[in-house]
Amino acid sequence: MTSEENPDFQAFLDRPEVQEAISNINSDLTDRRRYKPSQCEVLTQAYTMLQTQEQYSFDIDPEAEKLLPDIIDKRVQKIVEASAPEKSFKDMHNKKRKIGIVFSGGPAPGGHNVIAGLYDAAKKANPDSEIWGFLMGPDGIIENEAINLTKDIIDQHRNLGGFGMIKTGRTKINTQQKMDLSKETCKALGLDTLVVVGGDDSNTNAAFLAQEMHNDGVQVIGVPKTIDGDVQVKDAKGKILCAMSFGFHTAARAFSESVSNLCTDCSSDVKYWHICKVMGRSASHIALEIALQTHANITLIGEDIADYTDLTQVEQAKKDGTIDFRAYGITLRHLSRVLCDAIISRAAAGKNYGVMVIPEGVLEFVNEIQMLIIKLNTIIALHNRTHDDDFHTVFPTLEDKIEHLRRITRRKASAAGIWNQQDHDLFSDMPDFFQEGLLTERDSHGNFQFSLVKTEKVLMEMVKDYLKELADTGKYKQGLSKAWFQKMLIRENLNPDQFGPVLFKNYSNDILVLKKAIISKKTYEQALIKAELIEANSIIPASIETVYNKSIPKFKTQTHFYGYDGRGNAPTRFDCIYTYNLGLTVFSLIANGATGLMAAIRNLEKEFSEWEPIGIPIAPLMSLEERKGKLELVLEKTLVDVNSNAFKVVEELREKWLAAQPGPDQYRKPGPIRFDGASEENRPLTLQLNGLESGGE
Ligand code: FBP
Repeated sequence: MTSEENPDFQAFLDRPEVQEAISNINSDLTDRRRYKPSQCEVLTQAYTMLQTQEQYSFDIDPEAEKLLPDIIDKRVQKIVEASAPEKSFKDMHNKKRKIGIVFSGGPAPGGHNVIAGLYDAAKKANPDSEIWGFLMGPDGIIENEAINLTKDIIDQHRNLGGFGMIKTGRTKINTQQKMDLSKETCKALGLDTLVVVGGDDSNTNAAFLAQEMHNDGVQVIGVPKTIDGDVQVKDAKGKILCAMSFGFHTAARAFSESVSNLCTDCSSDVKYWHICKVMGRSASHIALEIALQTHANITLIGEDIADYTDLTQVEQAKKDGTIDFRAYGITLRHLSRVLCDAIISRAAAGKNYGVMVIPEGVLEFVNEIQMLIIKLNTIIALHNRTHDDDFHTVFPTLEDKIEHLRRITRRKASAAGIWNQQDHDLFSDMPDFFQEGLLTERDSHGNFQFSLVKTEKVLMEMVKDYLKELADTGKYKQGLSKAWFQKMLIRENLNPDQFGPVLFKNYSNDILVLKKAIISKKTYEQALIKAELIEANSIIPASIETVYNKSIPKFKTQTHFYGYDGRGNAPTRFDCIYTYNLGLTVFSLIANGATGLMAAIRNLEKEFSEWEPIGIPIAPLMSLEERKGKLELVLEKTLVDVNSNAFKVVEELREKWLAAQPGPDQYRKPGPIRFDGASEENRPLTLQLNGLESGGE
């Protein structure tokens, strides 16, 4: 019955306490909107200026020099107070401006605060200045879809997650036509500046736009965004200029909370391995932070896997006077074996459960898969270049695509050199869904879309197969508590000390593991008959049967994907403060006429009082990378450094966190993201550790 038919219910709905309970506005929301992030001292000044930082230099790619001549010579700029500015400086600094801003790529918590910071600074300098938000990402620039961002709109989004204020998109401004349309839009709106908030690809866009609009007098400023944390900048000497893109902390913390909850759950019902795929298209920064936050039993780090060297193979090749390139980098089969070793060692300790974290991009670091991806990218690109039709339109089904690859294998020319029988065999051995994944369309930037591939499924299928093999050969067994074993037998008036040494390989231990030769119920019975503990064809005592059943491990998994959920989380206090200051920094760069720079905060890894707003030139950071089968000039992604403190800590504590011995697990509980309070950590653990003096080799 609706409230129309029942006036009493309408009266109930109208009660203030009911209205409050069902309102979209809750206290968390209003508290967040009201929160005022701290500001770097220099950014509170009425006038700021830029100071060139000659001490930082970059190794410049000749292609960047060629394609971005007007912005390649830009230097790092530090924002400092302009203490006694001349009138002309003041006029220029505070002139009325029209600034356009766009979000580009995946959402990242904190984006709204970049806009809020920029808006506050621009309005403080000149209340007549306007901030225009391009809708739906770069498409908004190309199509001239923009809105004037008013105080009301800004205030509604302060300190909140997502990019809902103006939405986002992944279009790349990569053709002259799109570039011309973008220029037209900036001209039509009368923009002084365009601000691009995005990751590596979007800042690449920003650099090309800055170059293209250099002579039109439109400034272009980038902002380092991405939960993946792979937009980090060091100079040629390794000095850190930008330790982390915004959004990383929030997403990694949100995922950590969920992973940590699984640690709690699995160690309570002790029957599942939770397989957690976590976002991070390429780099494993998020997985590394989750490992530090939760101490999950297993965390794969792609960069570590890529670093793997089979020393026996290297030695053998050395003896033969050759180099065995296959010794460098791990194979899928080997990786699944590493996982199985960890699983069986926990099972032997009585723990047939655990939590495993797999970065979504991990397969890119498996040599053979990386090769396949590059080869397939090239084949698709070659097809699209030589034919009028798109590869995916011409070969719509998996079967069509495989048939095309088969034909290439047989051919003598062109793509045949790329795709050989060995590739085809490796590819054909893969499950259908993975083949399909490898052949999916690349995104508009030419990136392989790992979030669409069931990485965890690929690995788990191999793990399950191998675990079965290990069980069949007596190497995968569930450890049992000796106290429990003894109690069970005594209850049935059997002497555990008679049975124990016959059944277990380690009867003197607290956790008992069946002997390797016992691989089935039959071999179990035979061992007892041989030791004359039971007679042939007699019924096995119930307790002895229970012991057998309990010692057979069942590998039961639950899979989870942590990606879009954490990406939509409301920003941590760190991300709120970081992004608000980025917004203020953007304004300062604009007010000082900068272009082709990315706003950043140096010393993020240190205390807030040491944060230093800067501008980093984008063009010198760019280099050639394979995209969609051809080399393109892009901003390089920063991968996990396997020599960093953060990684070394995880590497060192890997065994401890696997906890493959009797006793408690080592799980850490980061707790929920809190906005306030002393217990809220003030930066990612990765940054904290990497900011410390190195602990040595
Ligand atoms: P950005 O680099 O654009 O910030 O996006 C990061 C990311 O969240 C990755 O972690 C993930 O692989 C990808 O976006 C998912 O893309 P989509 O949102 O298009 O599904």
